[in-house]
Amino acid sequence: MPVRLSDHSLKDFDLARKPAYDRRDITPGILHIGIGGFHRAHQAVYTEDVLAGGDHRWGIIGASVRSTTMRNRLIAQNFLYTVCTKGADSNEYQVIGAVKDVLTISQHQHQLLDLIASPQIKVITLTITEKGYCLTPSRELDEQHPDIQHDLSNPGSPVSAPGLLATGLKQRMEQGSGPISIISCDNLSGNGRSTQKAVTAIAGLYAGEHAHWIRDHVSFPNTMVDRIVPATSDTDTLRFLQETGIEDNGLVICEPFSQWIIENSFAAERPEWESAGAQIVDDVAAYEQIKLRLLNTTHSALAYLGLLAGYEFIHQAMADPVLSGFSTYLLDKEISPLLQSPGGFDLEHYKRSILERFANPAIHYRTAQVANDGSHKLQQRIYPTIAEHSRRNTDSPGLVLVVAAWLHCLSTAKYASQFSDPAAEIIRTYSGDNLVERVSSETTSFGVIWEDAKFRTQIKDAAAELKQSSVQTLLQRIMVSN
Ligand code: CS2
Repeated sequence: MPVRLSDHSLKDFDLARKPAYDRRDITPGILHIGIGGFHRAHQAVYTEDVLAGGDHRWGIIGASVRSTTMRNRLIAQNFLYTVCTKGADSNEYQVIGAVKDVLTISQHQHQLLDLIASPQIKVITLTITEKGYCLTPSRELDEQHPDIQHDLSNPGSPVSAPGLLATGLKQRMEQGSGPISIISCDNLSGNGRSTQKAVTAIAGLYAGEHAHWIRDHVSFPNTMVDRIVPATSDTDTLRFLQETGIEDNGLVICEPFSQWIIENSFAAERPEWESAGAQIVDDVAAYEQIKLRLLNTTHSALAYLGLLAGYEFIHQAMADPVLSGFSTYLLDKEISPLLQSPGGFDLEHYKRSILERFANPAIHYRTAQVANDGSHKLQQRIYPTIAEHSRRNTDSPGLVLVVAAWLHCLSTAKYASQFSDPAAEIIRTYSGDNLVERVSSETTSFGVIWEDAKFRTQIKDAAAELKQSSVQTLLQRIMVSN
């Protein structure tokens, strides 16, 4: 008879490491917005270690932006869930006790605003994905975004994360609850500054002294976060039940590797995450650039090229010698020559480790999952490298092909039906031949790189080639001639 994970059944879960503290002693100190798998396998695990170390002030209240699924799943198991860490031939289970409650912006707005304003909450962490910040490609608040329009007209009942923060911080100012740190853990370059921009822009539009208060009392450290956490499938949950006898509807599966680098810029008290392996440094920029441009770029390359080559999972694409050879080519020839690594950082080792991590056969990361939201992701991870090549008058045919592959996938029903992108609708309305010109007429959505005539010609050529030849043939051609 399967047993549902809960405080009560925890004793029956012999295979797992369990919370090393009495959960009743934990008080909430962190509000996390965007409580998906990534947060639960990353920041929550670091926090769990801090709680186990005896500092009980840092329980987590999670919030989902729209869906009530996570709340419903976790509430039935006292907000406990298992992190299953899978190496190529190892399996470890840890039950996390740090989460105390899960709310939903759409249903619990007022409770969430009260939490942002509460003196007990000293840290807000965010994993709301690139698009959740509602910024334009030039990093201004997208005032035309429907959620921002809604929030500007209804500041008392915000639906966007930046709107929620701006209103909650106003309440915090009015209640005199003191300073707070807001920590973005998304793959945006300068993620802290971007968050600050979005939040202060809305606060400024609400008018009053509010934006000044935020400037003086709220810090937005930049961070680099890294751990591969694929979406949990029903098959994963079932297999876990068969292996452990425990039913866990909040199960998260992840790789053994984990890294969190945080800028030392905290406005208030914070958990000692460094005791759990996080690095607190003066400047995150170089680490963040290396991670976005090496790891995330290659991940997106494997996603779009993998989809076109018929691979469901990233590790399957990596098992294709042409696709893995092309990943090495991108890292070595087109990306790393442009990067400055911080002192003591072993770039060669980092590149090899990325490829090993992608190839981990125990981690089933769908190419379609990484393909999601390319219109936002490519701006962070690929366009800056292509733009740098263009400034140096050098070529990056491999990266250009990846962008063409994104556009090809998004404009071809067979592939587009497998993943989502906020630009999907607009791309669908563009007609075939003019696609590149139409995209370039929308630089406010797609980025200024599309204004570059040479880039557009290269994309058109690559797109035409993608229609004629197999992915492998094209990749081999690029690798041979560069
Ligand atoms: C991935 C990232 O889905 C994606 O876009 O590239 O989530 C990636 O797995 C993480 O950034 C790894 O740290």
